[in-house]
Amino acid sequence: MDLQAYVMKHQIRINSVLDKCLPNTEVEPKILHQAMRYSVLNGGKRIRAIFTYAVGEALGAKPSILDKVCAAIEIIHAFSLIHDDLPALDNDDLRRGKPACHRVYGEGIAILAGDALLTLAFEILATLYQQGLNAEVQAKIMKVLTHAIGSQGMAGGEVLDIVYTNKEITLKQLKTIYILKTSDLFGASVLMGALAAHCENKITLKNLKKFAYYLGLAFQIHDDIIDIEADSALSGKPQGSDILKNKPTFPALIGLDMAKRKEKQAFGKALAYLKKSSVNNNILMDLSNFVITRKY
Ligand code: GRG
Repeated sequence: MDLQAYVMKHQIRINSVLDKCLPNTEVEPKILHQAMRYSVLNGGKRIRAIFTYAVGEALGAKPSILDKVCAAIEIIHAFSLIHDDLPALDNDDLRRGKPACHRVYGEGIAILAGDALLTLAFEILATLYQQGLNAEVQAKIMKVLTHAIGSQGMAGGEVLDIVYTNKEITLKQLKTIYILKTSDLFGASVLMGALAAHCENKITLKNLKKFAYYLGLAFQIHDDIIDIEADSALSGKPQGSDILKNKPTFPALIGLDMAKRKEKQAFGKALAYLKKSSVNNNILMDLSNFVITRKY
């Protein structure tokens, strides 16, 4: 199957799973459920879930287990975007080309929609054993995810983002923020795909983690480049918004050309680790390539 067909098939699949996992807007508190559905179902590439599907399928995971794992990841991702857009953090009005959650529902509801999504993700993972996953693997999946989004993962990265705002920052410090904010959830996505297939091979898991580390870094540097080069109609956010906000980015620190070189280097390392892992296949290679060629 070519990449486009694979991506479309899995986007349709995960969107349908998410639709079923999210609370109905007819159930009280309706406004909270509306805000949750608005933020999860308002588009998005679903790249993290698609990586999870790709790794899980390559290793023979059960589809119903992968669906739940992928839903949890995309729900967590949506939660992080809601909170990231809030005035206290990035203060963005647009997300995925539409008004951010807090612009539609107000800040209080947006905060609580994020909180409810975070807990929903773990409620979904807590039902994995009903799909036949053994309890030990279920616990491992939850540990991988909690670590990736906690104080030494995504939440920690977001804190460093605040700490360094309007301060001098080195490339090394910025790289650390990118790893925590982006690579760690990418890492959790591929590892959870492997764990969902009951993969216990330590070398495979280690190589997949390193692959996601460098791919997440390349993804985030590419995000910086998109901010400068891409059309806002495609990217869903105003062109040059990082520059306007004076955000530290790779191009801001080392220039656009050097940022592109760093992106290529990170991508090269990612591919090397993917090849070393036993899950290397064309879909994963093409999907990785999409990360650094995407326009949005
Ligand atoms: C996770 C406990 C916890 C707290 C949240 C707010 C916050 C702390 C973290 C935000 C981290 C963040 C926004 C990282 C940026 C990640 C990123 C590059 C988002 C864009 O991802 P895409 O391009 O988006 O995959 P789509 O819209 O396609 O899903």
